[in-house]
Amino acid sequence: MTVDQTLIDKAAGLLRGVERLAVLTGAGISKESGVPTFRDAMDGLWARYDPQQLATPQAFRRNPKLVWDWYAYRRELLANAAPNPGHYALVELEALIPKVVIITQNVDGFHRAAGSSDVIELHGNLSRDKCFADCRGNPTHVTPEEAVPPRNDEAPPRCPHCESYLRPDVVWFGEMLPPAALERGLQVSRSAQVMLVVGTSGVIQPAASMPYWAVKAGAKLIDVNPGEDEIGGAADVFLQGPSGEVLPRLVEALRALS
Ligand code: BV8
Repeated sequence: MTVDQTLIDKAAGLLRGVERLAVLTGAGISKESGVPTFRDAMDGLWARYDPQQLATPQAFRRNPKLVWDWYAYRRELLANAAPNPGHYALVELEALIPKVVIITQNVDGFHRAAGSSDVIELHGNLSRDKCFADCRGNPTHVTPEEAVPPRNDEAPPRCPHCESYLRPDVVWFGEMLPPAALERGLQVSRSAQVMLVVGTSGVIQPAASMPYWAVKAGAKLIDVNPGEDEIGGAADVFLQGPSGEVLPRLVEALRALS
């Protein structure tokens, strides 16, 4: 399904002359990079697990190797994936709008890899490990070279400082978001003239509240999603299509107005 050009042009009209744009992204923007979203049925071995049950400190305490291996599987997916035209279109917006801030729920690092210059990672980054006990402060990052290899294959690597297990430096369900990222994400949402929401079901809190804060502060809202989500109903323009196709068209339409 291709989004009608009049809607693309209407969204570009909202962006014309804007100084401050906030972009909230979710797993959907990486779908066309070949990375499954959270609500996709995870293929193969992981189809029988609910990500919201695995991405928790309780799951890690219960079965550290299962959770570690799930992230190792996801890291493998990312190693064979790359940013897609949707990520690159957001980079191109930086040449058309003075201040573009990406607020992402994703942990794949693709926005920075594509060249976005101002990215707030609300949920951490899968490329980093940290000590499960944060023994030297939150977070206690540990590089693969520093890690103590597992004594047997039944355990993740360990922290070189305190022997606790290592874990991915991502925010699990039930955990607080990094305070600085959350605070700046809310500040950017409240000061944006337009918020562009891309590829999120709009369910996970507190990220899902950011479009609400943006609209409350007077921002216009554009939502990009091929499916229904919790945001589309509040959007000034709902562009119902895949971001890898819609975002480059939006950039072209804005460029034609500039
Ligand atoms: C916290 C890292 C304090 C780990 C992730 C208030 C009310 C209710 C519940 C809560 C609340 N406050 C807190 C909670 C609890 C919880 C929560 O939100 N629960 C949900 C189930 C309601 N939140 C938390 O625990 C947060 N911590 O608030 O601490 C606290 C704690 C407890 C109680 C109160 C307060 C921490 C949340 C962070 C969890 N970590 N990621 C990891 O990756 O393993 S979240 C994880 O889910 C990913 O980051 C991912 O981004 C996200 C899933 O959401 P989406 O990104 O939207 O992805 P999803 O698959 O859902 O949707 C994809 C969309 O893409 C779809 O709409 C689809 O249509 C679309 N799409 C598909 N193809 C395309 C596309 N779009 C564009 N183009 C395409 N081609």
